[in-house]
Amino acid sequence: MSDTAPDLVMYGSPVSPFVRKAAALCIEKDVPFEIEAVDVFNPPQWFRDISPLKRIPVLRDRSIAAEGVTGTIADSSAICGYIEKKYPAPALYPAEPFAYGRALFIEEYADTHLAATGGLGIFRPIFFNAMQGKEPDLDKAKATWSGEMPAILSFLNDALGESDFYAGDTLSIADISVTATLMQIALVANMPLDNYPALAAHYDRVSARPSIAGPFAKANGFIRKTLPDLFDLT
Ligand SMILES: N[C@@H](CCC(=O)N[C@@H](CS)C(=O)NCC(=O)O)C(=O)O
Repeated sequence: MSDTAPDLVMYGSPVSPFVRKAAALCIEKDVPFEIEAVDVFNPPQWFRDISPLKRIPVLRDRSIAAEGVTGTIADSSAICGYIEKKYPAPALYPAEPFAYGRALFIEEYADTHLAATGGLGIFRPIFFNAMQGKEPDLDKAKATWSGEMPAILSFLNDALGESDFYAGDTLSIADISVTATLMQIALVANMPLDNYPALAAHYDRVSARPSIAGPFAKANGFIRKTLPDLFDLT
């Protein structure tokens, strides 16, 4: 292990799927990085200064600047685009233009629609309630799983077609985003994907990659201290 701090530091927590997405990119590329914990719900002023939307993650590249706003990038998609440019191998964005466009769309779909539905509708009602000493809102989580998730899971299943990957012939930002975000549900509940066979196979494959499984294990260790068991959504 090196004594010097890595150039890249990500402010946030592996409990965030967006932090895990950017972490997965670094791990796939074998780029050293560290995660520095920030309480995003009660952040210090220095964090507000570098995160105008008060969101995690924010990346700092210490080779650009070790403090202040200079050298920081907010938003996981911007962070991942930066990491790809700075450390191009292995490529995690398709080179072929149409596949590149598809990858960006699937990433956006995961970051917005899937993250909002699974995060606000399932993860938060269970985990945030538990954190506050309240009963998990299982009714809300179950209603989201049965009401809103089927259309999303069907889309993600069908978007794979016959392919192992969402865009191009190899792992890309699209596969990482979908899996990291779906795993937010798996942090608090059993997530049966039997009705979505292509998605289930993709999820099993991608979630087993060390780049995804490693950061997830850290998040899981944290969540299990508050919620020892997973809930059933059906
Ligand atoms: N589009 C942003 C979304 C980041 C985001 O929503 N992060 C959540 C944590 S998972 C957050 O910081 N939430 C703080 C809040 O809701 O106040 C990205 O991709 O980085």
